[in-house]
Amino acid sequence: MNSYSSILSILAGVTLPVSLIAQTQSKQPNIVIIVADDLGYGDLSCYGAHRIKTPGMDRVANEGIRFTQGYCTAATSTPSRYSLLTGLYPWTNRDAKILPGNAAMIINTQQVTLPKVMKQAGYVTGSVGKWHLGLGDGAVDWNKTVYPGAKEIGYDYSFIQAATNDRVPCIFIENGKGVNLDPNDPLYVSYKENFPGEPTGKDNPELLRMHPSVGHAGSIVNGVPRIGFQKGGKAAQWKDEDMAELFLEKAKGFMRDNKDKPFFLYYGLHQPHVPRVPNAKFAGKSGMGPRGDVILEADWCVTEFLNEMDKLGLTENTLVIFTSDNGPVLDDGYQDQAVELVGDHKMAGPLRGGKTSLYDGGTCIPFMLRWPAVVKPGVSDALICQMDLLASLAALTGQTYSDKVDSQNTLPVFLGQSNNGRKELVTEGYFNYALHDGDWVMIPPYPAYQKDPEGEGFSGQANCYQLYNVKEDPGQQVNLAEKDPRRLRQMMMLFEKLKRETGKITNF
Ligand code: NG6
Ligand code: CA
Repeated sequence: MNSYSSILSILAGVTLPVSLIAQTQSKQPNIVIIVADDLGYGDLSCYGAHRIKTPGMDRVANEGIRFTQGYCTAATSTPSRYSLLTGLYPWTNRDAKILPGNAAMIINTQQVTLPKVMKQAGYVTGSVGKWHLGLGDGAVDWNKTVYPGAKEIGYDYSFIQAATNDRVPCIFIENGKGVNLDPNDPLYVSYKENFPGEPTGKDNPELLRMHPSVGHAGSIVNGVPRIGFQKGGKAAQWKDEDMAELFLEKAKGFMRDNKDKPFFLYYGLHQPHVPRVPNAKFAGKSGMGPRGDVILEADWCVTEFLNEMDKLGLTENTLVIFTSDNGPVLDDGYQDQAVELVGDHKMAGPLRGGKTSLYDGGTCIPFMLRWPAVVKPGVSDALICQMDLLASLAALTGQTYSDKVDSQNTLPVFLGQSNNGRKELVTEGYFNYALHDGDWVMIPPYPAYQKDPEGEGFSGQANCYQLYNVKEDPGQQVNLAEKDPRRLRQMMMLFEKLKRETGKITNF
């Protein structure tokens, strides 16, 4: 029996002698999860985009499975990433909300995490790129080792950005240490007030090369105004246009350094989140302005990363997942022509809404999985969720943990061997929650309903119940709540049951 067929036998539930399992484990697949930031369901050519081509991302789909109903748990970054890494619903942690760059780490160092499970399975683990889960204890001195951080939740190696590219501190942190920080020019960070004498986006628009549309009135770094204030640490400040290549090099380097061991890599692309500042190689290339350009840049990163994997001979036995942390947005606080130049590009494809929405555009995201040794290429319409990767990859690598998590083992679905996806899923918008049950989605009324800032019918807030059949109506246009009161009642009851049963619910 070769190593792949023995892996398959494990999946099929065949009991193997311990010696064979040990032998199989030495051939365990490498696992790479690439998470883009705010990339929409319709932003990839393999999901139907025609104004831009994404051959790198499409390669994962063509050589693997493309899921048409892949979900994250939340329509914003922190809660979504929290679920992927901890296997818990975001509303079990009241701090799992969009975090400032100086927030304390919201993952308890004692709880189970995906990288910890992988480490337990004998993997070398790494995190490169966007983090956004908080760091330290809430009073970090950026000039010292940041603790607790990536290492304490299971990463052997990390090269990260604390929060988002529009939030201070605008530096990279490698294994807990600020990169290129000069002790003679210490870095200070505040989200309360500016440091005397430091220019800001609000007071010094003449210094800006990119202007805000909303917010982003804080410190100016690399000509771009950010959220929050920082002072000092000049030598360590990032250059947005170099960030893609830098993260790519770190991701490739991690893979090279660990090519002979099983490795787990979480690669958080920073695109197409704002500020969208492409490298000169991509500026103006999409015809859709910076948002399109940085999608091309992200796609190039995927191409280069996969090419490196080919060169190292690792493609066959590496499980690669490509996904996004939440749905897409055009204007997210900078005047970067995303709205003006979008034309007929549908960033969320056929779905309604986008980032922050309760509608599917917020949480139904690109999701592809490639593992040439085991997975047959195809398309799957099973309901899957990033939160289930923890239980599923634990099953794949034969690991157990004692924590009670919301993550369900749906490994056969991820590997294209079954179509029995998750039955029900609760997703979080910026304002409220939606319940998915098979093809149905129920959105309860939102008590503090306000007019949609993004245009009517984007957020998903309403003062009545909404009920959609997303198989027949993926654009969630026809509210069936009045037509199908029985199903609505069933879903209301299921929602109440889930609220009662799942974890300690703090945000409902
Ligand atoms: C919002 C920011 C937005 C983005 C988002 C987080 C403003 C006006 N808007 O508060 O620009 O940073 O937070 O995005 O400041 S996420 O993808 O990390 O969740
Ligand atoms: Ca995001």
